[in-house]
Amino acid sequence: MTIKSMFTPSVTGRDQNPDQRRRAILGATATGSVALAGAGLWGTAAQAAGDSSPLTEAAQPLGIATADIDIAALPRVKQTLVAPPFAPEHEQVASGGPKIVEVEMTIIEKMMQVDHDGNMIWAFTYNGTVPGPLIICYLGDYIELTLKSAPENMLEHNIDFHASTGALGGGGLTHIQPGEEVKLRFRALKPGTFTYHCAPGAEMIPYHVVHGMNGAVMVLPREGLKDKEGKPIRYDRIFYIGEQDYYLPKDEYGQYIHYDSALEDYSDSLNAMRKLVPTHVVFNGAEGALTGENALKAKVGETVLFIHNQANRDTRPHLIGGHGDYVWETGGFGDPPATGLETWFIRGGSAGAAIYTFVQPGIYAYVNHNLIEAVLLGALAHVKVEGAWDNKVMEQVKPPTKM
Ligand SMILES: [Cu+2]
Repeated sequence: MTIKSMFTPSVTGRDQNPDQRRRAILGATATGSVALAGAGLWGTAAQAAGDSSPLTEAAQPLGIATADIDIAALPRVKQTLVAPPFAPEHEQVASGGPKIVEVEMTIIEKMMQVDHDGNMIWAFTYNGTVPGPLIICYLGDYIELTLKSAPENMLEHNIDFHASTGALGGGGLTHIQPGEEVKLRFRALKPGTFTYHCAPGAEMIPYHVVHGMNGAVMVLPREGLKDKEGKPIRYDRIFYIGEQDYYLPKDEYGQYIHYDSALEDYSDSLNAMRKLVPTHVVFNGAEGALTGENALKAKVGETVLFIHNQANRDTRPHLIGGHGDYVWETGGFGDPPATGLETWFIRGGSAGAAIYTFVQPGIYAYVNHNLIEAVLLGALAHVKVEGAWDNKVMEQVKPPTKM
């Protein structure tokens, strides 16, 4: 399939008859048509947004009643999104009833450096960062996203929120061309951390995701996080980490190829991706984004919530020298957290959460504990923790001495 044919159906899709459009979706990128997006790509026609059947049993235990909610009467709050590894301002327990949380993201295609050697990728980003910003709301709130695509962009984009319900996670309702904007509102019906990513259709889906186009949403329980006995869990700060696998094409001499514009790497990238061997696995967009000068910072006694997003590929976070005190591997806050873990597993296509209270100062390494990926490919962060060393926890009883 040529690059031109990838785009033709999506650009003209709105003028085609349903059969042509369905073929276009199955063969190439999705159109803006909700029903067809639901029918064609991942699911069945019944899952499309046009189906207004009531909530399933599964949603009921969470206390979500959507039928009698008056959206127009809900209070609105604006959430200012911030660049990773930081989290937007938020309370840890909801005050009052459901709200509409307004957020805005701009899609920016940009050249980004990915490693210490200066190798580059034409990244596809939400708000200019890899991962895209963290969005936070409470169970039962609405997220209302204004999604804009910068006029200088080359490609069609959209967004699939795993936190949402229907229309391919909103993907079927958010296709935009450069210079367009769209607004999507969805209700957060499940508590947890969830990935979001671009999913414009067919091969463009993984192509965009492994060019950086993903991020996370955290839907907090209204009463906040709890342990398995129901005792509140609170945190002092959030470290939001997006793990990104890149597949940079190489020339016949094994050198990375430079591309002058976005999309020029398309067919080379697909060839590289097909081998399933990433050239880079990095945190927050680039090797070294969270190490050395850029290390995450905390103090002894502080409790940190690590949110780990991986939209594409399995990973196994580990805090070297620490633990996961409370871990929601799957991100599902509806389940009690696991406790005292050494390493946890984040499935590709999800975001997980782990809480740890630091008891010793020093430099911690937060890694993907496939150590080849951590050390050779870049999946490594540092946490610099200040405070007083506690010999009762660990002590070098005898320094290295000649025997
Ligand atoms: Cu995209």
